[in-house]
Amino acid sequence: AAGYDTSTTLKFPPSFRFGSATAAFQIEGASHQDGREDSIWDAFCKVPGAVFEGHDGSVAADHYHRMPQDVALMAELGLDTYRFSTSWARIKPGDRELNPKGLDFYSRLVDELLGHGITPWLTLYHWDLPQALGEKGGWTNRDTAYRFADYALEVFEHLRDRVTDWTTLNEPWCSSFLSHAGGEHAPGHTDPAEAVAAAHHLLLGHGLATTAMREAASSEHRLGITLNFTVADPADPGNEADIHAARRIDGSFNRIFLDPIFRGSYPADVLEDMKEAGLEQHIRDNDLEIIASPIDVLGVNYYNGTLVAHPDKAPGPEQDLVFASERGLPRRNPAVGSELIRAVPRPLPRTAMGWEVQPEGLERLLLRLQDEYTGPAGIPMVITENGAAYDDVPDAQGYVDDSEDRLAFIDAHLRAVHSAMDAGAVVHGYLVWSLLDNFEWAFGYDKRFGIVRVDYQSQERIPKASARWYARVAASRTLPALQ
Ligand code: PNW
Repeated sequence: AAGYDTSTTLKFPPSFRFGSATAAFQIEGASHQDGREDSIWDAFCKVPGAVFEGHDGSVAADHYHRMPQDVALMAELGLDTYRFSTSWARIKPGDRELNPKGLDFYSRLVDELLGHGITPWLTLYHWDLPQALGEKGGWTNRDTAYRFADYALEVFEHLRDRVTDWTTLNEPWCSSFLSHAGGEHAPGHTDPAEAVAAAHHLLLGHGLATTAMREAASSEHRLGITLNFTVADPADPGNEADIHAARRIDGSFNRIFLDPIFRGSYPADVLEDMKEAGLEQHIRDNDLEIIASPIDVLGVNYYNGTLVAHPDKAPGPEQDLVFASERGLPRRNPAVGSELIRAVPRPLPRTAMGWEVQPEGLERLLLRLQDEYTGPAGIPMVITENGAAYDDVPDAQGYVDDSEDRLAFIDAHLRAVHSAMDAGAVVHGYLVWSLLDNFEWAFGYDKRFGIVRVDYQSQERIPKASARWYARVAASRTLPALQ
């Protein structure tokens, strides 16, 4: 991870939050216990070829049964914030009435966290839509936005006395474009018209939930959304066609969500790019006012950027901007309206996901968000996810020395965050993805993002070198020089 001088020691402000993040479906298991019913991901896992080697979420990291030990582990590592998601399919199975047992799990989790001095950060939707709603069209159905707001308010009313940090949606780009156009995530469809409908209804659901929760909130509650960003750069910065390509990718990943939320309107160029897919026809009176309901914090998920070129400049087979599927299911480029734009590979190191390691992209992203969106809105950002999968090689005790890859990746990205803060970006915390190895969606258990190894045979948790190091960073609010 080149770019930052790793020989310096950097101090973060005492109030800067160091924590970790997970998501319900990726760690909990217990998929049919205590009244939980199928989510769209349980159904998708059963589709042959959808998930690596047919893996599913029925056991995962067994967090549902090991929650107190997992919280104790976070405390041992000195992490002050824990971002988790609540499972809609557990709390309102089939989207019917509230399931007290499902809600009780999260209530106990929150108590356990607070008992260890860890601040809970609750995400209401990390992709596990009840399958009963999926069968009615899921997010392509406008009604799902209203069902989401109902669910959000019920969870808020039950936990608002103990949880101050609330996120409506995790990465709506994934639950719309990657899921309904790319075919990669549940429900695994490849229809651009579905994807734009889902994107708008997710935004509407965010706005409706935020409005409802705001009415029930006090001044100490912080409401927000988490978006995943790419940093699109033109392959030839002097070439108009490449600049245009980068603008389109920025539009279809970033501005399509940022502008409605922060400015109350879709960008004109995005509406134009997605005209054929029919984005505009889903927008009704007042939708954009609801979507622009003020938030208190922006969650930033960053993994990598993309170098892009206009097709005429880089002829060859159409390239997938994200990653290629070798699983035989129908796949499509998720960049609706910009399918022909090429991603140009760079000579950068890559993670096990094949994603380019580009920490300076995070610095530029934070400064851009500060200037154009969060600064004018007067709100802070928090890195709600950043981290990396590598092909871990455990020793006989299960210990993974990831100091050369995952640890270096996190170090470089924290240096990028620090540098952005020096230049004026208001960032209040960093939550590493992820606490534990977990179910990496279409890649099943094959890709490991944890700073703590999970032995899926014994369910033993073994902190990797990165976890030991991150604990020292968190305890000292200091990034030491890397040897
Ligand atoms: C995020 N992409 O997913 C999610 O929030 C996590 O649940 C996930 O485990 C993590 O990042 C690592 O993948 C993404 O294709 C999945 O661009 C795919 C993409 C981006 C984010």
